[in-house]
Amino acid sequence: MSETASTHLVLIPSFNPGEKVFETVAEARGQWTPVWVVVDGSTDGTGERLAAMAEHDPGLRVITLPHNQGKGAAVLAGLEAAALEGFTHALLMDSDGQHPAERIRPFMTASREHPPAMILGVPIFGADAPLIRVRGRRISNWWANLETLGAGIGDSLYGFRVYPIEALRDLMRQARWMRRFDFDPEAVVRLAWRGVPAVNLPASVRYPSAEEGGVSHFDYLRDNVLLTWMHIRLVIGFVLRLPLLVARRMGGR
Ligand SMILES: Nc1nc2c(ncn2[C@@H]2O[C@H](COP(=O)(O)OP(=O)(O)O)[C@@H](O)[C@H]2O)c(=O)[nH]1
Ligand SMILES: [Mg+2]
Repeated sequence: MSETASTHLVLIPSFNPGEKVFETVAEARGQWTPVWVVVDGSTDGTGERLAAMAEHDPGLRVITLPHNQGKGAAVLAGLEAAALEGFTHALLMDSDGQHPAERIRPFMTASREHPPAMILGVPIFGADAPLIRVRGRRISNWWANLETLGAGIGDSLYGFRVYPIEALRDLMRQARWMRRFDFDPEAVVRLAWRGVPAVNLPASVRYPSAEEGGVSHFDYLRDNVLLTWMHIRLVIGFVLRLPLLVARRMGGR
């Protein structure tokens, strides 16, 4: 049976995910109530069908953005709405069937045990994982650990996470960036700078083939340029905060 909460919700940003989204949302609903999907200007017809699903399911809400704004912007729209309804924590997961719904409850439990923390998924890759993505991730993780002076970020890119809503919302309101694919790594680094502790938990990640309905909007060149520029920003931020980070480390915090 689906577990119901008034403090913790599942939030799924979604952009042209194809058929996989229906299975993803149904699996999440099987684990958790409520589940909210933010349809980020999708043009593949999934938005309309998700809205129709929500009409028959009070535990499912669909928020529709009229134009595509990017993952981070879609997340922020969901966080703003969730905060208004008194939610304190949001578990984010992708809409495209890559993330494990069966890990929702253990992640929510960890969040309840550590309310100030962000609960970060550490990906367990299968044989289906493209090598180029696995390697790219090591580079991003190396930078994220440098930028936070080893604050304990297990994985900088995996989007299966529970965030304290207020901390993330306040951060995003102040930052111009983090609206697109740069959302996941920049959010953890900046939250770590603000003293939000990281709890790392393993979670498998699937890469369904195109025949199985796998869809990705990751554009190798465009998104790596975006991520490189993001790490340049973060390294500058890191240098500016170095005295604070060192003081924290020395203080054992
Ligand atoms: N790439 C991308 N993803 C978006 C956007 N808006 C929402 N999302 C969601 O963010 C998640 C991650 O995107 P995806 O293309 O699957 O990236 P990948 O899993 O790293 O290959 C998915 O759930 C998307 O549906 C957007 O504008 N671009
Ligand atoms: Mg994906």
